[in-house]
Parts: sequence; C-alpha cells; structure tokens
Amino acid sequence: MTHLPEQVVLVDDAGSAIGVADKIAVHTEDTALHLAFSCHVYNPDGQLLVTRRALSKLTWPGVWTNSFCGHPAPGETQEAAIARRAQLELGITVTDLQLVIPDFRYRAIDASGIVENEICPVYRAITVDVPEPNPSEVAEFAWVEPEQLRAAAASAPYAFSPWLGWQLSRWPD
Ligand SMILES: [Mn+2]
Repeated sequence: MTHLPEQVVLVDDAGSAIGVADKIAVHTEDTALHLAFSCHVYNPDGQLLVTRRALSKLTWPGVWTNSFCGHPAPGETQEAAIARRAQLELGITVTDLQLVIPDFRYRAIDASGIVENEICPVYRAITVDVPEPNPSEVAEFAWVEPEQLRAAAASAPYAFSPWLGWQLSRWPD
C-alpha cells in the first residue's frame, strides 16, 4: 500500500489557494505562506485543554500550546481537518465548533530555525471525551481555567508557543 506524503495548501496574502506542497518540504527556514488552523477545546465545565507538543516533533518540541493545530489537506474543509486532527492527536470528538479569530495569521521561528508562516483561523470547540494522546503528537495535557492560562501566557510568553500567546491576546471576552 502506498502512503502519500501529507500535503498543505499554499496561499497568497489574500488567503486564496495558489498551490500545494508536501508538509515536510514546506516547513524550512524560508517557509511559504500556507493554510492551517488552531483549535481550542473546552470541557463542559469551561476548562480549556492545553497540550505539550511531543519531544519528537520537528518544530517547537516539548512546548505547551493550545489543544491542537493542523493543516487542511487540498480539498479538505477546515471542519473536516479539525475532526481528523482531534481524533489523530487526542482521540477525541469535538462538537459546537465556532470560528473565533477568522483572520489570524502569524510567522514565527522556532529554536532550531524552522519557520511557521500560516493563515491560521482559530476555532473553539467542546468535547465530553477524555483525551488519549497520540504520543507522536502530544506528550501530555492539562485542563486549565482560561483566565489563568491567559495570565500565565501574558507574564511568561516564552513558556508557550508563540501563536498561543498571540491568539489569547486577541481572544474576545
Ligand atoms: Mn505549518
């Protein structure tokens, strides 16, 4: 059975698709702008799921971040990509998906020099499931009070992924 490499959608400054690229090839020290998403998952008590990226990941290994992120495949909707990554990374089903920051875009450089450069709409969702992390994606997780996370990220931004800090700073009250 052949296994095609995971692909991402290249976009222009306006967010229009202009091509596709292999995920592994696009993330370099000069990463082309591409389409992604971030998802912040809450439990029914209003706690937010934060995750620590696996130590084996190529970018931001071991860094605490939002619940999960990903890249929609060519032809895949954001909603389908979110459902796929929720299962793959955390073994959870998410519901009540809401688009919170539709125009979020960022560029960041990780400690090894690899660049992220994404148009990355930010969503929130609910789960009633107990996460079962995929160890190749997520090293550990915690349920936190959103206000406490926002305060922590504001006072110690270096302890979190850069996109999480930027997303929380734009979170509507
Ligand atoms: Mn990316």
